[in-house]
Amino acid sequence: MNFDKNKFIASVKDATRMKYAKSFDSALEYEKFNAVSMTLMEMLSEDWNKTKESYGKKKQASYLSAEYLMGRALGNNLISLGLYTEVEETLKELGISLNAVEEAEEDAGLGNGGLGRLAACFMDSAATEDLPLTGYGIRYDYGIFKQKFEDGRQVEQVDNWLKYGDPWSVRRLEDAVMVEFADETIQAIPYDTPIVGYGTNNINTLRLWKAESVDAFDFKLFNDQDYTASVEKKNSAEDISRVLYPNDSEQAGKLLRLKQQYFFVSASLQDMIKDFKKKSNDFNEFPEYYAIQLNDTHPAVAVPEMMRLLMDNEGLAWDQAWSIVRRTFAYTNHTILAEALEQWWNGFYKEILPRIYEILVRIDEQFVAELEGKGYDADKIESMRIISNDMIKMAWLSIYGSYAVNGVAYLHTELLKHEELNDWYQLYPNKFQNKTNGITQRRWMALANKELSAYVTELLGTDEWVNNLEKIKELEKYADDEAVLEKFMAIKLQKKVQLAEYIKEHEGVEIDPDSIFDIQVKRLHEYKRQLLNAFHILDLYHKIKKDPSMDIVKRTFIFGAKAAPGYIRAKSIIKFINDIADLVNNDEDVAGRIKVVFVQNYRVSYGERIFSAADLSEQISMAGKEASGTGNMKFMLNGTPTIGTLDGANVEIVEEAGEENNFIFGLTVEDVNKLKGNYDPKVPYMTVPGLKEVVDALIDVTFDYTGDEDMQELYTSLLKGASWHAADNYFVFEDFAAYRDAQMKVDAAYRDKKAWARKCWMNMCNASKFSSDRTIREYAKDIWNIEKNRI
Ligand code: 26Q
Repeated sequence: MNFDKNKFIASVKDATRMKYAKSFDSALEYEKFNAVSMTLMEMLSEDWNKTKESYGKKKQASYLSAEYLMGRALGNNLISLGLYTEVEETLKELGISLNAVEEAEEDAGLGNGGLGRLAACFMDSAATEDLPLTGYGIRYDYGIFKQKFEDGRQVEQVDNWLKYGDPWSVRRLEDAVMVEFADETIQAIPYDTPIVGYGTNNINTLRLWKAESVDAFDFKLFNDQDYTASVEKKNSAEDISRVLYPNDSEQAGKLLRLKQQYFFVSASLQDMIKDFKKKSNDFNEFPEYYAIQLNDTHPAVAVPEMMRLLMDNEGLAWDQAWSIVRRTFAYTNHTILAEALEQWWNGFYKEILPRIYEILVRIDEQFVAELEGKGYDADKIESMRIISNDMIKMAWLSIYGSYAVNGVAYLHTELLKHEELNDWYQLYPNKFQNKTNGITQRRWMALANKELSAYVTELLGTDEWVNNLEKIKELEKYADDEAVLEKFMAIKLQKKVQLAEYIKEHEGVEIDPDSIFDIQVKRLHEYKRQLLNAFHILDLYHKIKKDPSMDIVKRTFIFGAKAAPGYIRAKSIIKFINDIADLVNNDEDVAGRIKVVFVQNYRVSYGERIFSAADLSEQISMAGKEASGTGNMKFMLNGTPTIGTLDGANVEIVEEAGEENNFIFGLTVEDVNKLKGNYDPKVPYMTVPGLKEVVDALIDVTFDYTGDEDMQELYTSLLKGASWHAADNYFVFEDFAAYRDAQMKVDAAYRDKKAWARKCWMNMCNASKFSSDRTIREYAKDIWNIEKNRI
């Protein structure tokens, strides 16, 4: 985008005066952030409108997602507009640090983790690829909670991300629609956020719905001085988009969550139908104008809702409507954890969405008839039908109502086809596809690692990699070039110094940039096995205590993770790791040789500092459980070897970067399957040297957990199991020895500086498969059938 410095300065000053009645110089940091952002909004508005108009003429895709984990917008948009340096220099002339202004922005944390961040990366990539994709979701007043530690335990705080306003969205009252529940009608008001493409003028849209009451308050009750009752309706309406459910692995089954889903799905479908009607009055053509992607089952109610809108509002017959539905929707599965598969008690549907329930019953009947026609037996039908035992199976509904179903990494899709969803694969083999996840190199490299980006651009002689990551493969020719590797590692060190400063300031812990930064950042979950990492650290500590002269490379173990507030065991694991940190960091004998820090409130903007500063990427989930992972890709792109299991996208990462440049260990999916049912964790517990000692720290005198029943329960779950799962359900004990061996290999490999640098380099140079640009092009071509539309 063209940049007129004087105009920019004038605009920013105007914005400050108009919004805050202040001069720019006297404005607070967040006020400056708002003024700069408003100015950029003004600058991009014309292209934004042009894009919308142009997209309206051809087939488009809609992404329905309950979550978008966008993080900050300012820096990213500046990069995509190609204005970062210009704006940085202009502000500098005014005596202002762009960096400080960026830091004033709150993360838009409208998502839990991987699934929400993937949606955000997809938005970025679609805009960059000139693909007509609109994101639809919910504009939560409060995003994912902010996390603090008190006495090493997680404490949640409300994330009031809108407290300073949101300069990056526009409220579009003219596009408001009504969403009807049995007992109330809610207004859905869209807030549009521009998604700036890189190297193009295209600007896509993220449209998030806010729930509001039709009436502000009840005047009669107000006059009668019943103030609480007078605003009851308003509050109950607004409750719907109040807060993001902070659960990413267990289906809570709460009525409000169901309302959220129906609310944003109905509003989004109405929005598309309104637009469609401007172009055609033959609904059979709807699939030629729209493809709709269901981001997991959270928006699955779109299937019956579309039926309702087509039949009840547009007068179509059932068969015609069903044929349209089945040519419109596609479904992405993100998990193979049984406990995360969504199902809803039909009582909720009967109560608040009776018409939708009627339609669901008919869909179920139709499906049962279809299976009977194919000669399926009664048991099989019962296990596959949409409504069974008073529960509505959202995954089954999504598969039945869609023309495409995809997993998010090769291994994941194979497991879906041959295990979890095998019945469905046999029924509809042609629906199944793989779409390996990706990440946007704009945020995760160009923005997060400006130093390395500049060097990559210098070596390539072009910045083409920013929207064509395949370019980066050309750098492989420098894999044995000492000068290049030296500069590369000097940049890594610089990023580590920056992270160390930030951690010192925000966590109060001093870490040594000369040590190996060994990092595990992701949501806290048993299957991700942060405990395995913790046990290894404690074991290393015990070894140093026994043999203080032990020769190891200095290490800093860094963790970042939020635990779902109701996930007690995950919270105990946080406490345990924080206690290990206390023990290790304050022991004179260890004297800084190993250090542990669990950063608070890990989020997108913290991630930007962390991935670029890592020496070792921990991807140690139990094989078969992590659908893909995307953090693994962020580390890789920033030149970080993985220590990991053959799970999710790790399989493809080592396929691309070479197993010799990573540290693969542990049980494979096949091993796990063989072991299940005849695994006795007592065997490794009693026989693997050192293991019993570290596990027992959960209950012995190492830490004072007397009276902590939750910690006892964690211990019991490992050794005896719990009501719903076997002992050591995620094979932490079984994989401990292999993990420790792999960690010893890391220690040995790191000593050879040149060889280590080469591994890092090979990871970066081979990361192009994991650009979400590639992923989104595949969705566009193989699923949505949409084409580039450049303005
Ligand atoms: C469901 C019902 C009720 C309340 C909440 C939920 C819910 C919310 C979020 C269930 C799951 C999630 C999030 C899942 C998720 O993030 N999955 C991750 O998706 C990534 C992108 O595909 C993968 O890389 C990860 O492997 C996968 O764990």
